[in-house]
This record gives sequence, structure tokens and C-alpha cells, in this order.
Amino acid sequence: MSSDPSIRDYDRPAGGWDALKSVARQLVREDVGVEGARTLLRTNQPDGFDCPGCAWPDRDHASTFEFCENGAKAVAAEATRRRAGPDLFARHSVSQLAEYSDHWLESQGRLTTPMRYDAASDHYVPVTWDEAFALVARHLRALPSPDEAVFYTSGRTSNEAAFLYQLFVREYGTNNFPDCSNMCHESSGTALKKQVGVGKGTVTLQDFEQADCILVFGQNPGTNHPRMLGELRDAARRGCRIAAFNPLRERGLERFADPQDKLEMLRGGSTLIASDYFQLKIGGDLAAVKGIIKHVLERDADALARGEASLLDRDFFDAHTSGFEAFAADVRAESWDTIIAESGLDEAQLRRAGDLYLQSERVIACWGMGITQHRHSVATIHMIANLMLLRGHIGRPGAGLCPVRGHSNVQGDRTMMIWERPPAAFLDRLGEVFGFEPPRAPGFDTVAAIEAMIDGRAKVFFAMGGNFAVATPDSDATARGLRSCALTVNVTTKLNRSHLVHGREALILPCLGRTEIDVQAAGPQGVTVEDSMSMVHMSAGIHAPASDTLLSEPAIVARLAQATLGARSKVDWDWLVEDYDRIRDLIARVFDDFHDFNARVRVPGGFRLSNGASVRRWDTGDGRARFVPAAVPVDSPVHRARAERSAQPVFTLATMRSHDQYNTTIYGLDDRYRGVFGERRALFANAADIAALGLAPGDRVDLESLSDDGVRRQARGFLLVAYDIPRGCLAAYYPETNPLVPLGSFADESRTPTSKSVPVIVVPHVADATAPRQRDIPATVVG
Ligand SMILES: Nc1nc2c(c(=O)[nH]1)N[C@H]1C(S)=C(S)[C@@H](COP(=O)(O)OP(=O)(O)OC[C@H]3O[C@@H](n4cnc5c(=O)[nH]c(N)nc54)[C@H](O)[C@@H]3O)O[C@H]1N2
Ligand SMILES: Nc1nc2c(c(=O)[nH]1)N[C@H]1C(S)=C(S)[C@@H](COP(=O)(O)OP(=O)(O)OC[C@H]3O[C@@H](n4cnc5c(=O)[nH]c(N)nc54)[C@H](O)[C@@H]3O)O[C@H]1N2
Ligand SMILES: [Mo]
Repeated sequence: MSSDPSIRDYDRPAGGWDALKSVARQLVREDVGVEGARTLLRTNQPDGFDCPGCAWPDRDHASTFEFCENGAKAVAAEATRRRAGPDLFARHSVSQLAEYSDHWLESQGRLTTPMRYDAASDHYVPVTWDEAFALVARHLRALPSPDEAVFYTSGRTSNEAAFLYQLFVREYGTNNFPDCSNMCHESSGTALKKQVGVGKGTVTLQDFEQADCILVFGQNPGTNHPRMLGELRDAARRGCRIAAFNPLRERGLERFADPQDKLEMLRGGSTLIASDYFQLKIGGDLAAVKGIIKHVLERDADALARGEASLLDRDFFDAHTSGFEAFAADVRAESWDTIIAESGLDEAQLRRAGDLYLQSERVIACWGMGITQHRHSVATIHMIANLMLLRGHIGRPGAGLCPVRGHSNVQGDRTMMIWERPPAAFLDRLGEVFGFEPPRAPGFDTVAAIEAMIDGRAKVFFAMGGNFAVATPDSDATARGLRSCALTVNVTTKLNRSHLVHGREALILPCLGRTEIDVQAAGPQGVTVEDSMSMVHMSAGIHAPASDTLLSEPAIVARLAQATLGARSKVDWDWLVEDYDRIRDLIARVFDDFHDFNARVRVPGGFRLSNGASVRRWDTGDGRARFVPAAVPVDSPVHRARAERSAQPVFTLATMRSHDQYNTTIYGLDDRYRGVFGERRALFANAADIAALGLAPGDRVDLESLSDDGVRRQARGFLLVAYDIPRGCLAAYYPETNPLVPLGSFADESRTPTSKSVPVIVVPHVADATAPRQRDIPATVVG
């Protein structure tokens, strides 16, 4: 690869000793200490807390966690002994803090005290909880309409906190619930709800034991869902074929040495994960899957012509689906030329993938952000589900749909109706149970919330977790929106940029994390979460809180609701947070699926929510699963940009995660499996493209994205890394590349920002003296 010392080939399998060493490093981290290490070792135990790392389930909720490197990083980050207390804010003005990198901000440690922005001194200053809630209440009550406030949620929020939050906000009077899901699996929910009647996956871990073929689209489990590799490995070892569809060669999809397998570890062995690796073009999945389907339909026609049985599950079509004939006609009409050009795979590869599908009896399709963050994401997911329907691979053992969720409770938050477009039946029920009339108008999603803040339709921004300023697209536009607010409030555990890109008034409200003991009037409390496979279970913290001043998220919502709604509220907020069982009883009254919630969630392992599609009950209106035709897109923003610029090569840029980050939280500067060390501004490109640009690996370049809104968007100073990626495709890390994603560029129907397909041009780096410098110096240890 390049001569730059920070880039070198990583030739070992994913996992292995390097992963164990990394876990060990978290255990002995100077800032984590003995109690933190003890906390780490008790993650995902039946009586402990749920790992805040990702939404992948654990078998019987009894964990393999001690072997999950990135789970360990997430827990250690929360269990750190470092504190970002009032003294930190006294030492640094907000403008000074803004000069530091996201990595430095994160490494200051846990927030300890509510803080209020003081414009006169440009410092955050301590404030009491009562003063803080009074300030928010004053702003909320002063708004001419509740629709001028927006309430963001990040997916770590528990079911209990999310339920109370949506209850408060709806009683206050708005459905403005942008959430991280809007930027994540919204496309999956949108497509699947319409197609199979449930906006979630249909499989369980047991299905992974039985599948004989697993398709993995646009996902990097080695980094983002390390425990999923264990399932893939077991599957591979018993002969299940695993096909990866990914423009990049990802080590975790190629080889894995399971740290739990002592023999494999001692012998230095590893297991081949993907039996077939399809390196398609960025955004080429719809075309690729349509090509696979075309092959399957052709083979079926051949079989029928020979008088053999159909290769498709036609009994299933008759009993369970609609639209097959029209769909099949559309696929037959699609040309191989278009499919090949747009997928970046050749006909032989597509036919090989089609044969793999035809040879398999029980197929699971998994997907992640490589699928959901394009203009045509909803249509792509329809196509994946179409493929699965062809041979009845939904709703039977060993087969089904598996959108792999990100945040540990992002699915539960939506179940609790953190949703800007709540169904009418839910609102009716909420109104009945609580005796108020919930607002009916749809609210703002993430993109709409930013637009509304920019043009003054939204004036108060409140965030339950997350890092809105950094996670969202079009960083400059988002910053403009946040800065024009009258008040911005962040309920968070760690210092992040959203505290520094603030409204005229601003608050930081520090809360308990998942790992910490939450004591209320009735004693220590547990909360519940829902994983990616619809399993609901209990999570109870075991670590002493980072500070005595912290409040739990449910307590924060309750006190805010009291301050804002006062006697007008129909809810006895105080009484509810004394004992979270009371919140769960209310959840059970609003959602039938949660009947006997308190009893069922205390059975070890919890319970699974009903999932119609997984038992072939299709809640789609007509009671049938739908085949949904979709054209291969040939006029995406990338196509248009290419058509307009013939002189200069236009690339498709995918923005993704490195191995040492959790979304906007940067743990470190390495991306081990991709061979990048000590560098986050890396740009992965095909060696031939680098040469064609007249550049060399190790050169620094600037990126400019192309869009038709006339705004110039740039990100500068990226190190070129020669990588195994198709020509015309580039990849770089999020969030450094978020300034390039235009706010107006989002997926059809789901409105998810198109973070995986940004049209860009690459030019040699020009130092910009006016650009803000970001410092990254070692954290000061306080307390
Ligand atoms: N350690 C760690 N764990 C995490 C997270 C984290 O940041 N760090 N984040 C959590 C969250 S919120 C989420 S949503 C998940 C995200 O987990 P993933 O879905 O794995 O997310 P990404 O890293 O963004 O990108 C995934 C993959 O998409 C591929 N890709 C890019 N474009 C395309 C395309 O057009 N087609 C195909 N087929 N592939 C493409 C990239 O090469 C990459 O391998 O992980 C969760 N878990
Ligand atoms: N370009 C680009 N942009 C993307 C993506 C991409 O792939 N590319 N991915 C998108 C995706 S999939 C997602 S999910 C979003 C993520 O968007 P967010 O969920 O908004 O971002 P995070 O980085 O996960 O939030 C981190 C912050 O959460 C706070 N926090 C941590 N734990 C807790 C807790 O227990 N309670 C509370 N209240 N706060 C806590 C900490 O202060 C921390 O700084 O980003 C999206 N943005
Ligand atoms: Mo996500």
C-alpha cells in the first residue's frame, strides 16, 4: 500500500488475538479502574445491564460479551473515571472547546453537573436541576405553537424513558420526533411495513442455526456487530453458504478467528466467513438483486419448459402474496446490460449468486447501512424482500429478513412510538388511556427539523441523547439551524459537539448511563430494551453513578413534564418514576403486545414481541405480502453529476464507520482491519483511479460534493489509501465527511440522508488558512 507509516496491510483474520488484546486493554485502562473492569465483565449477563454497543441479540441473553472488542470499548467509554465537570467548563470557553477534535471532547470523560450557557462570558456555568427545568419550561410555554419545538432521540434511550418522553411531548402537543432512526434503518421500516406488514426483521438467532445460505448486504459486522460474527462463523462451519455484497473487501466478512475457540486461537487458525464475495459498485445493490432475480426467473422458465416442477414457491404465492405476475414481467423487461452496468457485477457473477440462491432451502438476508442510505434505498429493500418471497423464504424456520439495527434500543424507541408519523390507532389509544387529545398532524423528521430550525419554524431543540450537530448531514446547514434556535438542550453522558453548536440559550443535562445503578423511591430500577430480533429484556446498571448529581432519563422527562405542563397534565409524573414497574404497567395498557409486561420481562431472557410476517400473517391491508417492482435507477444524483461533468471524473463516496468509533464518538484513530493507523481523514480508492488522477497513495486530497442546489460543499485534507474497491467508488469515515452530504439529498419515501452515495470530485489538497484548526491533545485527568 502507501509509503505513509500510518497505512499498512492487515493480513490477519478479524477477531483473534488482536481483538482479545483490545478487550484486555479496555480492562486495564488507567481511566477505567477496577470497578470499571468489573462492570465490563458483567455486561449482558441475565441480571446485569444490556450492552450499549449494538442491537445484535445475545443467546438467552447470557453473553459472549467478554469477547466483543467493540462492546468493551462502548462500556469502558461509559465507565471511565474521567470527568468533564464544571472546572473543565471554567477553564475553557465554548469557542475554545469548539477548537478541539471530537476525539478530544469525548476523552474528557463523563459529564457531572447540569450546565447553562452564559453568553456574556461564553462559558457553560453550573445550574441547578430546578433552574434548568424552569428554563426549558419557560421556553416551551412561550412558543406560539408546540410545533415550534423539536424533540430528538438517539437509540440508546430505554423503553421506559422513550415512552415517558413521547407521552410528555404529545401531551405538550406535537409529533416533532426526529430520531437517529431517520438516518439509519428508516428505509428498512418504510419498505418492510408496506411489503410484509411489519417494519422489522423476521428472524431469530435460532434461524441462524438452521439457514443454509446467508446473504449479507452492505454491512461490516467485524466492526459494527462483532457478536454477529460468532453466528456467521458457526453457520459457515456447518456448511452454510455466506454471500457478501460489499464494494469494499471487509476483513470481518472474509476470515474470523473466534476468541472463544481456544483451539482455533492456539493453532492460529481461522474460519472462512464469506464463501462468495460480490464486490458490487456503491449503490448497485438494487441492480444486482434484480439481476439475481432475473436469473432465477429464467431458470424457472427453463424448468417449466422441460416439464419439471417450478423452482418458485407458487403455493406460497397463491396463499400469501400479491403482484407476482406484474413483478416478474418487470424483471423480464429489465435488460442485462443495464443490470451489469449499474451493479458493477458481470453476468456470470450474478448468475452464480442466483444459483447459490436456487441451491439453498433456507435463506436469510441481512443488511445494514450500505443499503439504507441511498436515494433508492426503499426500492432496494423491496427488491431484497422480493427475492426472499420468490421461494417463500419469509416466515419459516431458517429463513427470513434481517435488517441489522444499530443503536442498542433504536428498535424499541420506535416501538414506543418515537415516531414523527404515529399511526392513528395508537394516538386513539394514548388519548383513551391518558384522557387527553394527542396531536394528529405529522411532525418533523431529522431533515425536516433541520430545515425548520434554519427557516425559523422551530425555535427550541431538545435532544434525548445523541450528537445531532455531528450525526446529521450537511454539517454547516445543521449548525446554522441549531445556532438560530432560542434554546438547545442536550441530555447526554459525554461532552460532544452538539453542546458547542448551540442556540442563544443552551443547557447540558447529564444523565445516568446504561451501566449505572438507578435508585428511585422504590429502590434500584431496571429498564427494558428491544434488540434487533424483537426480543425485549431487562437491563439494570451495576456501576456507581459517575456523579451524585446525575438524573436518570425517565426522571429528567418526568421533571421536565411537571415543570412544563404543571397541573394541566393528566399524568402523575412523580409517582411514575418512583417505581419503573408503574411505567411498564402503562406501556402494557397502551400496547397489547406488552401485556403482563412486568411479569414477562422478568423471565430470564425476556420475551419476543409478536411479529406477523414471521408467522406469515401479513398486516399489509389486504392480508398479503407484496411483490413490489422497481426500476434500476439510472438518474441518481451521481448519474446526473456524471452527465453534467464530462471533463472531470465524478466518484461515488460512501461514508462509513472505522473500527475505533461509535458513531460520532471517536475512541481512537485506528481502523485495524482496513490497515489504517493513527489517521481518520483516510480516503479509500482504487489504485487505478488514484493513478488516473495523477496522484499517489499517501497524497492528501480535498473532496467537493456535487449537487444541484448551488451550495459548495467541501471536506479537506484526506490521505489517499489504495484499497480493494471498484473503480469510481470511494469510501471515507463519517462524521468527517458529513459536511459533504446535501441536506436536500435523501432517500425516496424514507427521507434518510444519502450518506452512502455522495457524488464527489477529488482534487489535490490545498491548505486553507481560514479553515478552523482542530486540536487533539491528551485529555487532562480530573477527579
Ligand atoms: N463499533 C461500532 N459498532 C456500531 C456502530 C459504530 O459506530 N461502531 N454503530 C452502530 C449503528 S447506529 C449502526 S446503524 C450500525 C452500522 O453498521 P454498518 O451497517 O456495518 O455501517 P457502516 O460502517 O456505515 O457501513 C457498512 C458497510 O456498507 C458498505 N457499503 C457502502 N456502500 C455500499 C453499497 O452501496 N452497497 C453495499 N452492499 N455496501 C455498501 C461499506 O463498505 C461497509 O462495509 O452499527 C452499530 N454498531
Ligand atoms: N455521513 C453519515 N452520517 C451518519 C451515518 C453514516 O453512516 N454516515 N450514520 C447515521 C446513523 S446509522 C446513526 S444511528 C446516527 C447516530 O446519531 P446519534 O445517535 O445522534 O449519535 P451518537 O454518536 O450515537 O451519539 C453519541 C452521544 O450520545 C450520548 N450518550 C451516550 N450514551 C447515552 C445515554 O445512555 N443516554 C443519553 N441521554 N445520552 C447518551 C453521548 O453524550 C454521546 O456523545 O448517525 C447517522 N449519521
Ligand atoms: Mo444507526
